[in-house]
Amino acid sequence: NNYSTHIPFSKAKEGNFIQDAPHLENSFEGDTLLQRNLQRILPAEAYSNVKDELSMFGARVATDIYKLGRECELIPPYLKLQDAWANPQNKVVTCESWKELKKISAREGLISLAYERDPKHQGFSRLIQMSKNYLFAPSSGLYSCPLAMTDGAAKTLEVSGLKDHGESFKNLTSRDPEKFWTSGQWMTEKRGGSDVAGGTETLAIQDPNKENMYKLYGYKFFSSATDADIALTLARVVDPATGKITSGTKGLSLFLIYVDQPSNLHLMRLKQKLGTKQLPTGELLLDGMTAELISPPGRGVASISQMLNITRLHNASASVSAMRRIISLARDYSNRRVAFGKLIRNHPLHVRTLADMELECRAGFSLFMEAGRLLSLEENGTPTIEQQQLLRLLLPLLKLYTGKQCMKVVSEGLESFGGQGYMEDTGIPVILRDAQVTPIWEGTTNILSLDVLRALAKSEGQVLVAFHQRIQGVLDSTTNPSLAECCTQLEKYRSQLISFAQKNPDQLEYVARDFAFGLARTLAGALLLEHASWGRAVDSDRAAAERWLGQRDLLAQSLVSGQTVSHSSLSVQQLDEALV
Ligand code: UCC
Ligand code: FAD
Repeated sequence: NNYSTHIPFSKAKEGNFIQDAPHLENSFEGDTLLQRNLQRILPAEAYSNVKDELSMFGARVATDIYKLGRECELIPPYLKLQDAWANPQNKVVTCESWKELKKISAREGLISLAYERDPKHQGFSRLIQMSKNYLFAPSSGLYSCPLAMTDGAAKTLEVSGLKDHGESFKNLTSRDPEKFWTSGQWMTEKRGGSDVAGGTETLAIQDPNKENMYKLYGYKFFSSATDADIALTLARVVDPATGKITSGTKGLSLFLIYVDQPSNLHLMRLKQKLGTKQLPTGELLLDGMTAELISPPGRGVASISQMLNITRLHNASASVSAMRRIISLARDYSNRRVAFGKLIRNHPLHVRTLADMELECRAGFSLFMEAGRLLSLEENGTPTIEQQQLLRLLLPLLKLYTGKQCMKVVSEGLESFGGQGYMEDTGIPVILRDAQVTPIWEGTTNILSLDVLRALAKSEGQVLVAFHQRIQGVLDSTTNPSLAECCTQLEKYRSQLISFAQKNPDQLEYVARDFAFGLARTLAGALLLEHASWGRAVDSDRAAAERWLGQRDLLAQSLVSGQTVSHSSLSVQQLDEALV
């Protein structure tokens, strides 16, 4: 350093050091865990039939699709109520990239893959479709959201026997970009989104001349797909004879709406949101919209739960893939950033921080893969009753657990870039903003914890039997002696959970969150162990199972002590109230 001949920063506006930015890798080729899981779960021929498609798509996700998604964040949608001459417009304007992503979604079969049931997938079309959506989500500029609802609507129409009824199902599942439709899901009203039955004020007035046709009047407070072609929504049918409605869940029915009804649908405003800014989420006034009743009267909530179960799976896809994306970027950056004289990848504490993130991601990912596997079996018509019960339990667990996990992991991931993680033009902060919605929409953490109890009650405990048996299957097939300690731990957690539920049924609601987290973590432990026992597992697979089961407390103290203990004369609930 001879400062007499060269003065750094002199006539060099940027200084003389430029930090290498993190690089996005091919999302499929870089995700060896996804590859190994698909290899383990799919028949060999099915895997070899899809791996090139996934690899090509993984390359696009890191290049052109990423650019389109980024543009959706930078050019957010807006509401155009009038033109310059005050002619009413009443439309949402989205950017060209958003429209292009719709076309790509159709061509890539992001919805249709699950419904075509191509024999070359050998019964695993759903798992393959969800894997592709998982690759897509973190680059999709939140186009993953309308896709989730489109998938949920297609599923609802399919299970309701309405595949051949009108154009909807055909278009929702089309690969032709000119025909492809998306769907909205209009459930939430001003009075409430969790308590849908308590919150829904929308009225449905029957058209006396047309069977099953109604006019809807109401105010939908959140609609994330204001640009959709159709929507599924709930309303209360007004009895034509008495003019009365039925309150509560039993009064709600499910309707299909064609969105393009400008005289009867008023876009009141777009929401000003913390994140998901790419999405045109709006408030809608339904002023006599024509709608078709598609559920038996009074079965609206039960019918739309078919949709919820699919959108919740997509929610988990978004949560897990956000974790995967930030870990992938952080890993790459650790090979480019130097601190204290060496690459940060050579600081063991930094690598340990990344390893902890990876462990969380793997646990969530294992639950996601299991849901895709079980749903494939169900849609293939070959599930056992036990597998159906497990899927019913797993879907809320998966959504609630991964939604919370991704907040923690993505926040940690941001920190791994130091101050740059906080800078908008790196494209990193948007990952955190968008992650924050995954625990909220599609049912909050508490509501889904209560859904787990609903599944338990409705099945008279059979969902827990299925949970027990799935774990037993893993224990029985784990013969590797080096994993024996994992088996012991797994058995311990399973028995603590089940005995808590049996001994304390009256406390389950109060500890529903702890209970659901415990179930999710324990099942994830079993799935990590199953993967670690696979003949082609690698060191990291075994390390994940050993650390998850051996070095973490998977259950909250409230479950382990067998009761919610209070050492004062007040009950724990009274103490909570005092604290709050
Ligand atoms: O947020 C939304 C869209 C966001 C954008 C899309 C993002 C997608 C991800 C993208 C990733 C980037 S749409 C709004 C979402 N809203 C919710 O999730 C609502 C949350 N609240 C609940 O889930 C509640 O638990 C309710 C509304 C279901 C509770 O209602 P009730 O009135 O108390 O319901 P009941 O009486 O318990 O249940 C009525 C029937 C029962 O069946 P029957 O009558 O046969 O006994 C239940 O067993 O519905 C059945 N049921 C279910 N069945 C209820 N939930 C389920 C379920 N999950 N699975 C199966
Ligand atoms: P509330 O129901 O008022 O809940 C408030 C709090 O009370 C929550 O923490 C909840 O967990 C807790 N709570 C409520 N009941 C209980 C209970 N019994 N026990 C314990 N805790 C309880 N909805 C749609 O229908 N379509 C959409 O397209 C859509 N898009 C959205 C987009 C965004 C960006 C957001 C943020 C929301 C969207 N929603 C949409 C709405 C979303 O589904 C709801 O906000 C969500 O379900 C919660 O409902 P709420 O806002 O009424 O909260």
